[in-house]
Amino acid sequence: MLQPILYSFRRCPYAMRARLAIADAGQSVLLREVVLRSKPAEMLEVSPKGTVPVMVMPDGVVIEQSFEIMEWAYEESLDETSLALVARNDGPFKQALDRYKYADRYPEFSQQHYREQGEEFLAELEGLLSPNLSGADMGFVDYAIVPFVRQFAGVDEDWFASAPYPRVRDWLTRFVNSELFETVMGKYPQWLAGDREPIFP
Ligand SMILES: N[C@@H](CCC(=O)N[C@@H](CS)C(=O)NCC(=O)O)C(=O)O
Repeated sequence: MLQPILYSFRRCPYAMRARLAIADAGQSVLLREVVLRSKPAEMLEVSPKGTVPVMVMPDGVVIEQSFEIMEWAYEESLDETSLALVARNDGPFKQALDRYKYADRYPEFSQQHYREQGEEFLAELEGLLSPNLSGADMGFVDYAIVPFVRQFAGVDEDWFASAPYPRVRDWLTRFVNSELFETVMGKYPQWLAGDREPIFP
């Protein structure tokens, strides 16, 4: 059976959400691990924008956005409320995350200022988690968002450990201790043209 090809980068939160959906939904792909500073010509040819993840279907159709790869994997989309939450993750929260993580590159404001901007989203999640965004089990909306929250938490672990978001903390802890997390964080060597791709997951 022909499988899609997924261009991926292990630590990228967008690529992570794509791999989470693929593994959680029971799909499988051929994985091409990308090194961002030397992206394969084969990827840039089908997707000149040059970001990962990118998925190439056996019929040549290219899916260039992580969220659309999730929709393909789950064979469904999210309700309006969840879509709006993901949009706040990908928009203001991701922007605050980048500035909080690399505050030295954004000297207009302090790192704490950027953290407080991100906390607006953490506070929203805190009010929504019970114990997951999807309810009893983690699902599409959880996996769309949790890789970004993991990065945010990792900027200052001591701060996060005592921040007033116990449900977010519990959610993230369960996620990083899950088998699915271990599966999607498996390490693959950089794919080079001609290499036979490993099957993921
Ligand atoms: N909107 C895209 C964003 C993907 C994205 O920005 N990926 C980053 C890595 S986390 C990337 O490939 N950046 C290009 C680069 O760093 O050269 C998606 O959802 O797939």
